[in-house]
Amino acid sequence: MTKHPNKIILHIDMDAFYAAIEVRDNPELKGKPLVIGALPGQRGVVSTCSYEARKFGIRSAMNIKEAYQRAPHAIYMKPRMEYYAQVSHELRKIWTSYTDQVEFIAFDEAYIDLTSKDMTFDTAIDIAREIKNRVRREQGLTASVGIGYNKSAAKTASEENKPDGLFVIPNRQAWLNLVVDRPVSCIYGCGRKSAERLNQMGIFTVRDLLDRKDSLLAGAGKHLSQIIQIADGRDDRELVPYHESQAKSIGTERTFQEDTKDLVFLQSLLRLYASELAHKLREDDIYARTISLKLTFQDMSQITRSITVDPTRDSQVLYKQGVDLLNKVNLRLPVRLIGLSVSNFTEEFYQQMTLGDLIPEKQEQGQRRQDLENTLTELEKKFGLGTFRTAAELEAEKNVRDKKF
Ligand code: TTP
Ligand code: MG
Repeated sequence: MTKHPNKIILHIDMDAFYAAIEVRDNPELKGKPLVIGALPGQRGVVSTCSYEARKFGIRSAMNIKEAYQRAPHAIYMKPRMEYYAQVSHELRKIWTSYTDQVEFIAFDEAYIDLTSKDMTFDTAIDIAREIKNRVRREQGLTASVGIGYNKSAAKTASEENKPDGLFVIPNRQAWLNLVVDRPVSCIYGCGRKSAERLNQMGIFTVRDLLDRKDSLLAGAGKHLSQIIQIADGRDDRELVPYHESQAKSIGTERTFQEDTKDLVFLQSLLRLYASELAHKLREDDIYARTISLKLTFQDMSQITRSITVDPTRDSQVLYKQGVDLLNKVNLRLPVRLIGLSVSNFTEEFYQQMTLGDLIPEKQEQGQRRQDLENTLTELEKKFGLGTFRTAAELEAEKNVRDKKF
């Protein structure tokens, strides 16, 4: 049981985020089917699309070829990631102006914990309305807000009346009434694979799952137990506010015996660090949003550079971001130490979302890597860390083998 079995949590999720920003900036797009992602004829997927485009069955992560077949007359645009990140930054200022108990999940999504002894659901509804109004007035965008007695109730509530929605799930009974006849995949954490596994056991709806709760819990691992608890309306996950998640970090670094400017060597180390950090994240079952590079130069001067992306534990993303940060540094002096760390953690899995990875052609690739990482996690659980190496990691090991630390 938690300290606060009944909290008051807001979940905010912007509507058709990238598409809505483009419509705001280009009013002639208003009311049109708009697809943001790869362009027709290119390889890649849909990042998102306007609600008008959704009428044709177009969805995020759909192959762009299929989207084009469904709506050849739609307008297709490439995403402008840096710009959306700036808008996200402005939105975050609004969201954090009520409390510092805010957990950022993605560019367009956050939880706000309003629990306090004086807070009521009615007051929370007033705050939700005010946030929606400010988002509209100050940013010209619409948000959907869910209010719940725990995190998953809030998240489910925000999806209930999209777009521009506001919905409240104030207690466990309301939660159970709402979800009991829905497919198990509506439960947070129950992805495609978990749903398939449950379906094979004859469990299709939340009701089926809860009917067999006791026998399932007896043999369940951490993941299935969490799904069952959440389905049963007992989600005890606390928010991880930004300032706390920032304070904690996982990192790795090495000081060399001989200072160096050898880029291949430095990049190879980043490759190995990235793999180690990704493993640790998988082990703790968390995702990181901030990646930081640290360098100490020959004269002992030190710099750190960070970037915040959408939650990831993909070693390839950590590596790429680390290298990008390194490439931006002027290596005026030889380096004596290089370190890579990750912070700003979340437990939430956010599909395919990393800034470096958001170019739509790369999203397909991203999904394949995600599958690879999942397979690696399974194998590591069985055989232990370091048993498996990708070809790139082997190459990196070779590049650093003869150096002394
Ligand atoms: P979502 O909140 O999932 O989608 P959305 O805001 O576009 O639409 P909705 O009204 O249903 O909330 O994701 C936020 C942004 O993240 C989205 O605008 C584009 C990006 N994104 C991807 O690039 N790929 C994906 O697979 C998903 C799901 C989102
Ligand atoms: Mg959204």
